[in-house]
Amino acid sequence: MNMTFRWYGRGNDTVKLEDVKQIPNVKGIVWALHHLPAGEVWTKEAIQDEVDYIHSFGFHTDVVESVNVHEDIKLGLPTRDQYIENYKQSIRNLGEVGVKVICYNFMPVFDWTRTDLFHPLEDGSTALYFDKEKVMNLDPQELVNEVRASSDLTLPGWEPERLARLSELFEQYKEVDEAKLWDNLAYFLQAILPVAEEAGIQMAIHPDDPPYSIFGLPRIITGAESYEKLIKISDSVANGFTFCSGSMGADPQNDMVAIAEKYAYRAPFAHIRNVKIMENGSFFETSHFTSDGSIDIKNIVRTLNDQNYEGYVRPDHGRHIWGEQCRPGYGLYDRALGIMYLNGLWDAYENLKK
Ligand code: DNO
Ligand code: MN
Repeated sequence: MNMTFRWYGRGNDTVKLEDVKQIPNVKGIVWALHHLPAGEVWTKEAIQDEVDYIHSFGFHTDVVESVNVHEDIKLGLPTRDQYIENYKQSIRNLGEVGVKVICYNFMPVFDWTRTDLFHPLEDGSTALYFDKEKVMNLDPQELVNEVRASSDLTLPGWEPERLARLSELFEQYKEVDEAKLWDNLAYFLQAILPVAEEAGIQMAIHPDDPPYSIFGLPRIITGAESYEKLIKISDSVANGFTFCSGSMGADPQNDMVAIAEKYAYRAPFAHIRNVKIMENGSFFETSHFTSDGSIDIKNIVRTLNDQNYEGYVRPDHGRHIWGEQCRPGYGLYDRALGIMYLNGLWDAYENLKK
């Protein structure tokens, strides 16, 4: 297990790398050029500048999350070829500085979606919350307005430029059902995987969050079946997964321990976090501690440990605790606690082997 921490970059994150340095066992920073819109080439200069800064703290920069996929690629528009060329160039440029894994997702329009960014929990902290009924009944624009009014910080996929085109995007997706989205993903992968292989990079697709259709948009990376389909598209080593216990696990039908057992070998990157799922399907994010939520975190770690998992691991969204003002889900404190829990579990299982 190679422990990492996601960071949004200088001037774009409340967390400082000096502080991340004090969390035991963190080896690398999961980074991205967050200021670049999807579809643009990541230039060698911009990459080098970011990587040099992170290295100056002694962290590795092996994992990028995410190089976002332009909407035209997901929609399968004729303009996609140029965006795919740009994506390939970004892969090559990232390979040159030694990046090993690129996390990406193929979710139409929105990245992860929540209805409340600061939902109060009983312990006095706040956390991200997904009210299923609300999402099923609200128009996306209404939801976006409501959530944005609660925070200045945008969720990924909720950038103002994209939101301005919301109705246009929804119109375009009327032509794209699940089968079409799979075709568009296959087209993209067939084009980029040979380049990734050559660059020594594994692509690692992140599951959809939540792992089912919302607002009538297709969602395809939702469970074990999706993994089987992905492998059928290409069994190249570059065609990898990001295991995310909280995203895929938000559907109680997904047994995340079984999924880890079966697919961790194809996942060079793992996000480990907990969610508490309610009877009506709504969920909120909890601490990483197993008993606080619905996901069997300790047995996920045990499974990875049994397999001598050497991939990159990071805590995922945390609660907002001790008054921390931070990006929703991405504060320092609760993710640091999450890391120490994962470290503890790992050490304990490691010890049992002796
Ligand atoms: C959710 C988070 C996401 C994820 C992106 C990957 O579980 O990990 O923000 O990073 O969807 O592209
Ligand atoms: Mn995740």
